[in-house]
Amino acid sequence: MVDISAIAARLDAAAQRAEAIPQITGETGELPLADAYAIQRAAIDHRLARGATLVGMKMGFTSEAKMAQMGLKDQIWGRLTSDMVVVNGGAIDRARFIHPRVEPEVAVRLKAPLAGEVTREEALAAVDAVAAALEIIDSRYENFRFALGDVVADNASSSAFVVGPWLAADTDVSDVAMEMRVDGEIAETGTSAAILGDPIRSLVAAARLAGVAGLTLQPGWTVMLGGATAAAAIGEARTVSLDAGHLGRVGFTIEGGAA
Ligand code: 0L1
Ligand code: MG
Repeated sequence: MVDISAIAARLDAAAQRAEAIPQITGETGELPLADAYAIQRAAIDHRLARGATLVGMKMGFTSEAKMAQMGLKDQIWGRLTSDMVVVNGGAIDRARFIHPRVEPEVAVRLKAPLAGEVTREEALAAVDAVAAALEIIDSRYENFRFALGDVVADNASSSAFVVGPWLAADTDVSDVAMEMRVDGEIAETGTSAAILGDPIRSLVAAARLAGVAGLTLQPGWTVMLGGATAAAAIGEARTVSLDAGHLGRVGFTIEGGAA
């Protein structure tokens, strides 16, 4: 039997202290997805008990390349909480993170509830605004290494996120060139089409996966639709910026040193 609450407490403490822990699967063997999502939920409950609120959902493994690398046929997802929000142009404290990486993404803000099997048109009808965004991922596991169950339990590595200026819901997000810079140097370039061929497909998948979990995506929530490129390590960098063409710019600075 997997001790859901004990593992959740361990992951929550690792995130709070910015201290890596060994993989759960090193101890339990394979971790079934249902148990992994139960651990994720229980770990997030610790944050909610401290006063954070749920503000959205993140999609992970949204590129064919990443899915193939993990031997997956579906995406994974995690929960976004209010303590993960970084304002555009704001600063993060490096000491909050273990070994952070950053990915260029597309985000949507919802104006209507969304859950279960929906069409592309139904998903789009629930969108209030779209934006370019950056996700900071920071696996709570040693050496940023994990099996599928580990990463799902660890909230799909999500750690913080920054959303650029919100744009009209009908702004085309399907194939937007993205150039991400770390300390002014190009770190990754790509296109939003790498997100399941079209980021709106990721929103359809988010609704489906939320439905499977008995959740409804809520009006006002942000959904981070997935990485357009590989993630770049932040290391001791001081600035990260994303130029996403007609989706605009988003960025943040990094203060302090590693924990
Ligand atoms: O957002 C992502 O696609 C990352 C999912 C978690 C896997 C990782 O940490 O690379
Ligand atoms: Mg991501």
